[in-house]
Amino acid sequence: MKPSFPKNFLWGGATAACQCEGGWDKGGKGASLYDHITAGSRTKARVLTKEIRQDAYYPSHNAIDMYHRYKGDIALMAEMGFKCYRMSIDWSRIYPNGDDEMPNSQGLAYYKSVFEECRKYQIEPIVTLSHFEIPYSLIERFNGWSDRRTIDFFLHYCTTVFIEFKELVQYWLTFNEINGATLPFFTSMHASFRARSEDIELSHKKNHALLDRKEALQALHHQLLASALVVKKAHEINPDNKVGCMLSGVCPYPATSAPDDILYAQQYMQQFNYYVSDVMVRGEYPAFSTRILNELNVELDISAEDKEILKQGCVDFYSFSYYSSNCVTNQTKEKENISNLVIGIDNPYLEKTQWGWHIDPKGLRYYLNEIYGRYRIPIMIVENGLGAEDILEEDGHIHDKYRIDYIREHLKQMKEAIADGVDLIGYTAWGCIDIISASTGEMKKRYGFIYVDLDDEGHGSYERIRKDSFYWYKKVIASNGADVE
Ligand code: BGP
Repeated sequence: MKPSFPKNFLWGGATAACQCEGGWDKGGKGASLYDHITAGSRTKARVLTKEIRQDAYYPSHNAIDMYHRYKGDIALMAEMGFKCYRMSIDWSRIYPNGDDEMPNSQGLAYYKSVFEECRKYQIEPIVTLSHFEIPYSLIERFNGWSDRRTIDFFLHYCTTVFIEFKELVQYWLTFNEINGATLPFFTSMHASFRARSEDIELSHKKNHALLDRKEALQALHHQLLASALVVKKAHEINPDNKVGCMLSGVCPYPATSAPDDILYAQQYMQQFNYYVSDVMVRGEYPAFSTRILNELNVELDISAEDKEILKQGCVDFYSFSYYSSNCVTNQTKEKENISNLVIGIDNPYLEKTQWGWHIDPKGLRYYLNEIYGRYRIPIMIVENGLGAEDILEEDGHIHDKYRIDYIREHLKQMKEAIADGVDLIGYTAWGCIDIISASTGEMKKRYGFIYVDLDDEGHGSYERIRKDSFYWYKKVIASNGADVE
């Protein structure tokens, strides 16, 4: 029998508020962390500025202006046949300062209208509660997630949206790529920020210490507690709610068969993935976490009550982003290579994208098997895609065969994983409409099926244009993944 996708498979696309919405100071919204981050490029680091500088360009301020254009954008998603749409709520649109007593009614009205629009086309919203978004004021006044009080503020915000959107949303994700905080350099856009007196460049190379390890891992612990409390609350408010964890899914490959490399790759997987997902799926830190913390010389503040909270807030499904695998070694690292969040070395068996990320569809099958074998809960791939420069031809077409090829090969490996027995329930292609790149702040690093006429400095008409991949993905969805050629 040919491998195939299950009936009711959730096909769709994904975005994040801080990369697509814009309207950063509209409708009573407060500034979010991202609203303080300038544009960069592959070679120029983005800068987190303490104040909004008049001489700098902040791509999140207008982004692709989905704040005003969501109706047309959702109609285009419906035209492709989307069954679901992953998006995020920007916390600072609901609670502008993060700890306000009353929610911003305009913010609630905005998201209500977005969800109603989805409902109109029977598109299931899958909502990330924090996709790198945290009200900037919480960073300045509380050092963000370093402070335990942020847990209560987050729970308050989540409770508000669970009640408000009870009839409209059932699928929720707590923190986007929460495992970023386990790495020793700047990665996580949530946990790694505290108030500081100066502007700071955000680069893998320089930010070995946005926070020291202890503070970063303590902040991560606070997020894990917040996530568990939120899962419990979501179930209390609506027993039909399904809440997932969301990790950066990067499988480490040992660079050689040297036992040291094999062990290193295993430890990498433990520290980068399982350290976090074991807590979220199984409700407790894994056995190896003690050694990880000892070797980092970190003692966490975890109470007996904390442990109880973690036990009571296990997620319903596992979700992750997948862009590439990562070749690792504990020997000399001469040919360093950076892919989504992680640093490894070149893998000579793989091609790379224009931004240097390895392309590895089979790694997706490997990762799916690895995760399902460990947890046996439903899995959703909530990010995957190719960041590439597109050319708008004179005749108005965008021939993005490279993107079709990339996604096609990943879909084939998903089918194989399903045939391997993995309970895969959905796939949302990243940046289904072109949005601002998270790592570089560029517009020209495009992932979409829908082109947006906008450049890296924010110039353009914002016009939406269907790419070749738009028509291809439409066929894929209509055939439930049978017609991917
Ligand atoms: C993930 C993030 C996304 C996203 C994607 C692609 O890390 O969850 O927000 O943007 O990677 O990365 P980039 O935009 O840097 O190409």
